[in-house]
Amino acid sequence: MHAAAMLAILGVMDSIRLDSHSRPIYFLADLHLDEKRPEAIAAFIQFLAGPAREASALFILGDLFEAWIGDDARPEHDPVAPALARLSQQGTAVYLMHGNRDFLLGERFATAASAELIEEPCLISIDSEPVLLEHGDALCVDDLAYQAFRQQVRDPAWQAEFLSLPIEARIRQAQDARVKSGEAMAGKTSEIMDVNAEAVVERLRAYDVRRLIHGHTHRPAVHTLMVDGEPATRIVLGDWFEQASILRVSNGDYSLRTINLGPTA
Ligand code: LP5
Ligand code: MN
Repeated sequence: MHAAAMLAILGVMDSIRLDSHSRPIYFLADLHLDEKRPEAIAAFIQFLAGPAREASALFILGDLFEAWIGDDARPEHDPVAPALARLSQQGTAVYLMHGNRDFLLGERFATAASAELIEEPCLISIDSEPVLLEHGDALCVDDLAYQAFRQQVRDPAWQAEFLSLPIEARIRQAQDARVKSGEAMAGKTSEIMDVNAEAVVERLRAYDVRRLIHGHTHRPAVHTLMVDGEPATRIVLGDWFEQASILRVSNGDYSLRTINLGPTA
């Protein structure tokens, strides 16, 4: 057995086990919340106070925020953490995963949101089936420039140094990175910026799972594929720019849907 699969099985024994027959489970990603779009923040908070409450668990698989430069940099009046905390206190467990834009979300934010930060890839179990969760950027292995950038900014030593900078300097670097990333992306094909098919198969094989849920590519879809002669499913969550993309799992059924964010969005 693959070492990752063995560790994953050991890990899942005391990890998140869910049953979709009692209450639904929700998965979201790529909300890209930003003070520049207060209407999107308001719509998300409405969603947390309304539809999300039917779920036993809400998973946010990265890029909740457009950019996160450290838990200390967020204004005290930020309404997102308290809104998540209210949902959690009302009985929906909230799980947060890092994305490529908010990989610096830390325990201070998680505590304020009454949420649990989960590492990627994260193996959970739904209705006794192992399900693997990740943001999705790590699967885009053909995007060599991005992978080099990712390796740099996910390095704990780099992160400690970055977080020690004054907030103004961090804002400048983040803006610089976004501009450079935009320029770089203009020169990349859409194939390069999608997940690599072999990387997906290898991930499913390594964790001995036949279901993967991720975001990042903003290409919502349910893909079926074969892994070692067995059918497998890759569910890609969409973003929250025009509409809300939600994966709702209920009574064993996985339904990827878009909902209108309402008049405030
Ligand atoms: O998220 P999306 O879809 O826009 O783009 C990604 C990849 N880009 C990124 C970069 C982020 O958008 C930058 C914003 C991060 C905000 C948090 C800041 C925390 C501190 C960071 C400070 C350095 O993730 C893009 C992929 C695309 O997805 C599809 O997968 O292609 O990757 C790139 O474009 C990366 C470039 O190819 C190479 C790197 C350019 C940035 C260089 C920054 C240099 C550092 C400046 C400070 C010294
Ligand atoms: Mn992303």
